[in-house]
This record gives sequence, structure tokens and C-alpha cells, in this order.
Amino acid sequence: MNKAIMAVMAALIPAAATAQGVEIRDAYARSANPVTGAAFMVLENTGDVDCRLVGASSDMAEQVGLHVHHEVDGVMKMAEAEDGFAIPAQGSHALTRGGDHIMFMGLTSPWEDGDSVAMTLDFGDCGTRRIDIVVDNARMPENGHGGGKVQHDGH
Ligand SMILES: [Cu+2]
Repeated sequence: MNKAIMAVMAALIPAAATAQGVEIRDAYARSANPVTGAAFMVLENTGDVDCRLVGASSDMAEQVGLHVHHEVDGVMKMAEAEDGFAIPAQGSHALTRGGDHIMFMGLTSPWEDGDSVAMTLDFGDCGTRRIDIVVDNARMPENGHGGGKVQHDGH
């Protein structure tokens, strides 16, 4: 396919820029030190096809990765998610403290409470979503597995 046809097609399908079916709920960011941060949220797939978060990017860090936690000899360690995070059709996937998360390494400037972190989430065939989430270091960890219970701790 030549570039001109590709350009026409891109112009005709602006919807490709939006993730169909993936909704982002309950997102917040944290930073325990001046150089790294993490983002947590619930990815909800309201569509009829499986989606997968395959990458994330942001101008606010040198490197952004998808991380999982593994227990190794009783110690929790972070590792790169090899396959991203699957979000089944009509299902959800929670990114939580001590679980799967989006990791920011080499922050361009330290994150303070209330700062807004802009990032783009890449859902592969399900498109991309650009979101802004707020840094909330005071937020308490979720219990359970990020179901419908949203706790508001006050500010
Ligand atoms: Cu991490």
C-alpha cells in the first residue's frame, strides 16, 4: 500500500485514535522518590473484543514501562510485563499497588501531590488513549482486587 493511500485511510478513520471500549477508571499516580513514579487505575473493557495494554508513553519520564510484581523467595520484585496486560471483553484489569502497574523511570522533574501526569496508553488494535492523572501520594492502598469499591480518603 502506498503512502498516499495510507494517508487517505488515516484521514477517513479518525476513530482509530481512540480506544474503543476501554474505559479508564479510578486512576492516580504516586512517586515515592524524585526519580521514579507509578500509575494505578482500573482498565475496563466495555466492548466485545479482547483488548490489551501493550505500552505507555509520557513526556514526564525518560522511560515508561509496564511492570508486574513477582514474589521471588518471599520478596516482591518488579519485572517488565512481557505481554502487556490483557483486558478481556466485558471485563477489567486493575493496576494496583503491589500488583501490575505503569512505571515511570527517570522523572523529568519530581512529582508533587496534585501534579498532573499526562500519558498515552497504547491498546494495540483497540487504539490509544491519552489521559491526565493526578499525583496522590497520600492515597491508601486498595484492598481486594480493585473491584467496584472506590475509597475516598479525603484530602
Ligand atoms: Cu515498577
